[in-house]
Amino acid sequence: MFDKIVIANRGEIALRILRTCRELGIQTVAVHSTADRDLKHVRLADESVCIGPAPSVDSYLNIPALISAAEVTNAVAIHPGYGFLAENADFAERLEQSGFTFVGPRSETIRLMGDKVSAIESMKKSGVPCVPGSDGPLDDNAERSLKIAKQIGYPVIIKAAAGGGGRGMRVVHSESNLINAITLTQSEAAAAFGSDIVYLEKFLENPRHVEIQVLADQHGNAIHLGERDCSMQRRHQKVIEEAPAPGISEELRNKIGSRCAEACKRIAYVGAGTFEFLYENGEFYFIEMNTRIQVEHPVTEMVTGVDIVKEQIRVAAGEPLSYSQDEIIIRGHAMECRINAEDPHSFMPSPGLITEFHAPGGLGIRVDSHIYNGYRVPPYYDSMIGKLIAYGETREIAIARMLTALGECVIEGIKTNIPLHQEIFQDSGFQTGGTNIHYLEKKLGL
Ligand code: MV4
Repeated sequence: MFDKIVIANRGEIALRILRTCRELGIQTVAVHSTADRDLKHVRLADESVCIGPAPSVDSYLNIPALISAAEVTNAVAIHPGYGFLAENADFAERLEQSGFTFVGPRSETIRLMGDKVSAIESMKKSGVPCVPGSDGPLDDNAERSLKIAKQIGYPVIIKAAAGGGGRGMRVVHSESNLINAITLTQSEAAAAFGSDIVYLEKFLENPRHVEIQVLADQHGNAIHLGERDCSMQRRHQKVIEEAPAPGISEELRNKIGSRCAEACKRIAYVGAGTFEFLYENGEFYFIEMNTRIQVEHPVTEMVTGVDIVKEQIRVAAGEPLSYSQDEIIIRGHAMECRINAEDPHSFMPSPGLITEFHAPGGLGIRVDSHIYNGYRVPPYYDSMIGKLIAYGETREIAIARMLTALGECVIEGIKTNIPLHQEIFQDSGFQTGGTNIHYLEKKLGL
């Protein structure tokens, strides 16, 4: 096992990683910007290194500074968390070349999944169901594009190969708009991502966002940990996630999950990963794969009992997975609220001093947060200040516990989206599990 790990992140996920390192007896190095000297995990880490000024580009995205921090502290591995450099293939490659272990898949895998066209091609070959589409990039042959779209049927969606997470997409409802939409998406993609490669898919009108968590080691083992429903979102920002997804049978879970695990084996995937699907009329359609630990991983941990960060670190160190597929049992239900420092109505960020903080607790309640009384939320980074997770034997119990916890939670000095969560958890459509990716925006009147 590793002696010492650099945690190349901040906030709640840095603290989450630190806690598992402690449990594994691994020494920790916190790296932080000048704005983050007072982060909770910086105080708890064995060592800390300031890697630059507040803006992320100068600190958390500063590859030479991160490698220097690993060198001066004699660390052997770097955990990237999520966001920042977590899915940067060049970063992973530079660590591979300089002899440090990147806690994540090989750089080649990150590159494969970063290009959505090659990701889909690879998954289709592995037997993962995908959205009917162009099966590769569109070219400048307008006749060919028109023919593909006609065959698939409108509406269709044009997506940038280098996009993902909702960036660089355009829906087309009729033939007359197709060629113009392709040209526009190509030039936007070239400007935003430095690649004008686009592809086409059937546009699914009212899907749910359901994703499968996988784990794979360097010995050819790969397992799935079931699914999460992340449909409750606004402008591609997830608000609430849950596991399991309402209405997915064990049979369907095992069918799609084993396809994902098989795909991992085929591409020699290493680490934790997430297969993102759109789910509509009982069918799964693969759209993207995330090669990082995700914000919403705790709901899967709660229903499986698996420490996903621990498995990430174990497999990065060359150890086998701690579990075989038949040891994974989904039990009960877990919900997660992302707590953001923002106005609950306008969604404007609300950084500043936390003058009063009381965390909720009780049976089935988990709080993954780095905040404390007197902590100042800096304005430079994502507004998420923590996650509130509720577990119960049933979805109803998890919802009831979440409502109790939300009511107990006190955060003063800044605005938070807790009132929004309270509204959603009291919403009858949400309570019955009948939502899709458009539900929250419709409820908010957007
Ligand atoms: C789609 C889609 C409908 N049909 N693809 C948005 C984020 C990116 N990961 C993929 N996205 C979508 N792709 C097809 N063929 C609808 C979306 C989409 C969406 C997906 C997941 C979660 C929230 C979403 C919000 C708007 C659109």
